[in-house]
Amino acid sequence: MTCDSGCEDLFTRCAQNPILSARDWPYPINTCFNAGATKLADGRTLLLVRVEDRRGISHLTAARSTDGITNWEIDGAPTLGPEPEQYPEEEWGVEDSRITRLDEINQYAVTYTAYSSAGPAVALATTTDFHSFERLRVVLPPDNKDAALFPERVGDRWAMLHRPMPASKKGSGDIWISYSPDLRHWGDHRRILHSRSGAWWDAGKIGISPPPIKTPEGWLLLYHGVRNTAAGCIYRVGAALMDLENPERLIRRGDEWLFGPETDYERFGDVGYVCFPCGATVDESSGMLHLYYGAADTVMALATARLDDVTDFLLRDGR
Ligand code: BMA
Repeated sequence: MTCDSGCEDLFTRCAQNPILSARDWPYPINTCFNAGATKLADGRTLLLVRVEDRRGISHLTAARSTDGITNWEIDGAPTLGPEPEQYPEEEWGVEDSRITRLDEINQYAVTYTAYSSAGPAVALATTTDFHSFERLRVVLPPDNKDAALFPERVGDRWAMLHRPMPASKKGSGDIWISYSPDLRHWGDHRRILHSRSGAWWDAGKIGISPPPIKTPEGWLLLYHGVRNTAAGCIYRVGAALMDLENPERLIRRGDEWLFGPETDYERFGDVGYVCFPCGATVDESSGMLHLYYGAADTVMALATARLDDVTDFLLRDGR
């Protein structure tokens, strides 16, 4: 079925979905989902996959593939695992990475959730090779998660999106932006996109999905939105365009979600009815956006869309 706006046609699920599941893993795990993604200098796609072990604690493991779909080479042990003795903020694991290539300093920034009895916090690490990492540790304190850096400075400062969870918001949460001169110290916090209310699909929490994607029309924000229902939460994906010079300024936000749980692997799993993208890559020659998402907190899946079609949809139907 195609809706009037045509948004249902924007994303196509990969025929090989799920592209990664526990049985592909070189060591025993429970689930693999919510991976950050980037293109390496050699053209391969790297996923930094959240792996939940059989205690319930998550770590991040790198998987590399030439076509970004098949023949994944998966590290034989956790690539970035919790080290609670040195970093107590990782007591209950590290989760949901987002990877941003920072050309200016020739490094990748990895934002992730450091989870402990203090609550979920935003942590940041840098790497050049996804073998060794420099932990900058917690950059925004609990409760806060879903953080992703912009790939270039805004003015003269780095910028990061994130989602604090104030108790007064009673289960909903908004997307904020913060700025830093050095990646370590973050300030000038401002709310830039709020969750809607009532019956809306994104009336619960919203959070950035992959890092912002630069397009000629503006910064494309793909974000997840939660609807709380009597049967549990439904996690879907929507989009907004922000001004290139000033990403605090909203150009357009789509009313309808672009992508949500429909298939069995999205509806059934450890946490059903969840499509949760943390990474995307763009193939410059074809203009295709590859959206990598965790499905039902159990497996990794891929959906593709023409990047132009997504921005056209927002410019045509967004508000
Ligand atoms: C969110 C995050 C995600 C998870 C989702 C659904 O709060 O913790 O890691 O995929 O819930 O369980």
